[in-house]
Amino acid sequence: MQLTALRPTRRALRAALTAVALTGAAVALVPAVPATAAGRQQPDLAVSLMTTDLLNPAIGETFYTSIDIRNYGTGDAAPMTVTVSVPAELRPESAGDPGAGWTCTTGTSSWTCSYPALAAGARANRLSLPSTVIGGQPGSFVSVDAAIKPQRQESYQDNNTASTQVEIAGTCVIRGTVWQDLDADGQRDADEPPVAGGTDGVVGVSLFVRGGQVIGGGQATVAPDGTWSITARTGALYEVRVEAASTFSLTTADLGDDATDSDIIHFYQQDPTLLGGSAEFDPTPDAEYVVDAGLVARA
Ligand SMILES: [Ca+2]
Ligand SMILES: [Ca+2]
Ligand SMILES: [Ca+2]
Repeated sequence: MQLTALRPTRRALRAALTAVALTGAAVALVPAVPATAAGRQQPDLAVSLMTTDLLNPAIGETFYTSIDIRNYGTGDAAPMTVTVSVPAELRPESAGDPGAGWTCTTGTSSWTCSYPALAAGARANRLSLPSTVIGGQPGSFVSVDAAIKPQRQESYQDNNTASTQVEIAGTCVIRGTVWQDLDADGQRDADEPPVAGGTDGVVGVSLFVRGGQVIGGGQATVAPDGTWSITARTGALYEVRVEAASTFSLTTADLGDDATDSDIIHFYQQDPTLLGGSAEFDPTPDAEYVVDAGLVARA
């Protein structure tokens, strides 16, 4: 068991590929099995990386799929043909500049692209193709599939195909109230005041995506009554961050009734401003999320 686990099987590789693709991250394939069977030199073309520039495009939006191809074999590859296919929810757009060396024709559900001969060990220039989301259910995933036509001498062909996924984005509302927890019991009591926006109060509320960027702003200023609201795109894992004057600190989170508690569970810094964050959450299209923040006077 331990011995076989040292070398991932192709099935395990493909499972890993699928799992990674679901999170929208890069898809990386490990070099193929040696292409020197029987001592013959063979090309071994493979998709080494397939990514999209947007993880969660909205309907009407155009995003790019990038495909890196490498010849992992010991023999040179002849000029290659790559077909990249999209489902009905996506429309392939004509690629004005698909990448140096690449020539593509655009069909109704795919592109067919060609590239010159690729020497053993060489990498092709990145192939980059635009497609537009023309339909589909927000929250659903659609995949872009790439297939390199096998070379005549190519014995290992499992790595000639790869796919990556995007989630069709919808919108959700994320809102909350910032208040001063005068008795520091973690609950918003009727007599406790809001903390308004401003340098002496809440500097700002923002959405944070780990290792990424929030599309479409993701920032809010807090109203005089302590409330804020952000309409955000779904398909990303968000954390709400609250920044306030350093004269405040955070009250205890998740204490008692969730309707009136504080949801800021992470403490990041006290100076020069107070910074806290909520738990991460993956919003559902058309849903509403309430993230309240209780502040106490700094001791
Ligand atoms: Ca191959
Ligand atoms: Ca209280
Ligand atoms: Ca709550």
